[in-house]
Amino acid sequence: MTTTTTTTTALPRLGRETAAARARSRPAAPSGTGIVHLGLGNFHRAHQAVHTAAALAHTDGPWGILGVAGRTPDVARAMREQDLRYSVVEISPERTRITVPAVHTGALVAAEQPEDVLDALAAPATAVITLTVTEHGYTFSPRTHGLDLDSPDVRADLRGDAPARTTIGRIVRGLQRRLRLHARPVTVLSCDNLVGNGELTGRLVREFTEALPAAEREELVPWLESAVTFPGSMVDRIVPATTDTYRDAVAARLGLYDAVPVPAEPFSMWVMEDRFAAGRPAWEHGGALFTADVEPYELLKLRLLNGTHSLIAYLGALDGRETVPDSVGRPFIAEAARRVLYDEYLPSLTVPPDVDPDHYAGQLFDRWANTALGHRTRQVGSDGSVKLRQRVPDPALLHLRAGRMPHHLALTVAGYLCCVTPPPGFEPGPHAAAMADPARERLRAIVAGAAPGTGVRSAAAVRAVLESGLLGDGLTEHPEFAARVAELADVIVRHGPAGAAADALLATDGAPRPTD
Ligand code: CS2
Repeated sequence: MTTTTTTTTALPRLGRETAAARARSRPAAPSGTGIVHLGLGNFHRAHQAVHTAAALAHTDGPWGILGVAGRTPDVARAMREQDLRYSVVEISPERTRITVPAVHTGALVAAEQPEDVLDALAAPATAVITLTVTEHGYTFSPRTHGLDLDSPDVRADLRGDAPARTTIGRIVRGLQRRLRLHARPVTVLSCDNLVGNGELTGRLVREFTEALPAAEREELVPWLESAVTFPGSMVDRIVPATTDTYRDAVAARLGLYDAVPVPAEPFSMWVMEDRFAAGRPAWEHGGALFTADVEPYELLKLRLLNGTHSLIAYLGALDGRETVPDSVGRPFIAEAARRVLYDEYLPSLTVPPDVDPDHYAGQLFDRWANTALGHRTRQVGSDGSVKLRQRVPDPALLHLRAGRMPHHLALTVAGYLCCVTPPPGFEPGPHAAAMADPARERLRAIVAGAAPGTGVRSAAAVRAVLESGLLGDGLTEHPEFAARVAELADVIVRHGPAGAAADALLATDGAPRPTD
């Protein structure tokens, strides 16, 4: 990370006029607010906002976005100071391109302005509610396969304590207000990396509603069925965290200071089901694809991209690599990535008819190798306890049920566990230590309870982790998977990630494994 120079902060601030004069930007924001977006993070600002700006450049309409941050106020505040403008720094080794989407019409912080958020969700002009709240923003319980009714936050939201604490609670309270005010239809569109994200969001909203007192439930349930849709979507763009490097790039190219630019790779993809209850922007003119069945695109992306990404991040971090391009530049990591992608993820999919898997995979390796982007292993490796569940168990089960051990999926889990629950005496390095995970403490307790001396090098400890529901339920039927994960964790400790990748490769190819 470079340090912002005083000259950078002394520059004129990015804003409506400066952006219109110096950047590729709409001169004015859209005329109305048709979209309320929950989760004002980098991904939304470099993906949906950019596709919306492109759609509006083709077909204008009242599709401004009111962005809502959860708790952290920094981005919303900076955007308000900049007339809701920020820059997207599209970056590859070949070129840097800066655009200013200028599609936001407001920026709120739910924890600070909860009533304004509910009013926005209920506003008659709001036709689409979109979400990027990350995998663990859905208050989903892997134990019950539904809304986490044990969560104190969910319980507080069900009681109606103000302000709402959870995304699902906030949505339901907003819908309730909407029904009472005018009952106009609306669409809730999840843009998070979850299997069946639309169906899941609809289900959690219904489960929350079912748990309300009878009068509220009976009022809301029929309207939900008739007036609210939950289409599925697949979203794809690599968007790292903002650093001063990108503030400096904006300063150098636009001569402006932007406190909250967003870096992004040039690639972007968005596939959605066309089930919008009250209209939508002409996103098909903004690079999005509409389909009747999004699932094949979703699984393709969640497994080939996200699943392989996790393996790269864990092996890379354990190998001392700060970034994904650095990691994939190591031949043993590139080979492990190829093996998990082609041998273990690809056979688990029905590839959509318009996708050439070799071309898609080739593009992925080029995207991961984008050295200019500096996407960090700690970012991809964070929240593994909620991410891996979307990526690993279903393909792993497919192989296990067919009598094959998916060695590279086992290596993914072993890498993850060595990063976030390092066995006693093992030092996973600074990038692994910096990975955030909501289950770190819980995992530590489970592993210490099952095998205090050896940690995840012991099959009993890995079995206990799987029994906790971390990777769904199915894998517990296959104790050989837990045993293989433990074995690979042991090889990581003794011979490093390269040794473990060599072991997985030899085992996949059926060659005798080294006896150590
Ligand atoms: C990554 C994703 O952090 C992660 O788990 O795999 O954020 C990935 O970069 C995006 O899904 C790309 O679309």
